Amino acid sequence: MKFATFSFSAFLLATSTAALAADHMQHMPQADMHLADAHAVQKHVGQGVVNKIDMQHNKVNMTHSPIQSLGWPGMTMDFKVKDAAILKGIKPGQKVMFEVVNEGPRMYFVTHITPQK
Ligand SMILES: [Cu+2]
Repeated sequence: MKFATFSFSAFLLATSTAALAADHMQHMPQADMHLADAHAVQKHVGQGVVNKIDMQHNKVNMTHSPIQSLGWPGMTMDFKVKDAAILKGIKPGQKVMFEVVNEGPRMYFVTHITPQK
């Protein structure tokens, strides 16, 4: 049950960093899912600025705020997208909200990106 143990630690970490990220995040009611079923696909919501878009390789580089449900600090990173079509209309420099699914260790995919004013 290595995976379940990891998820539980991640949940504790996410809880302890919640105050830091609270200003930038909507409330994430699915946190309990970490305990209920470690194998379920988990959705996470993040906020950031787009730096670079690579439609050919289904990648987008963003500088994102902390994502409390993942226990991630703010950082600049490449994200994989499942479908490059979600990147249409998104431009470098744009502030966005995005949704990430975790489909396994180190397997994170952005499934939605929405521009913000
Ligand atoms: Cu990151």
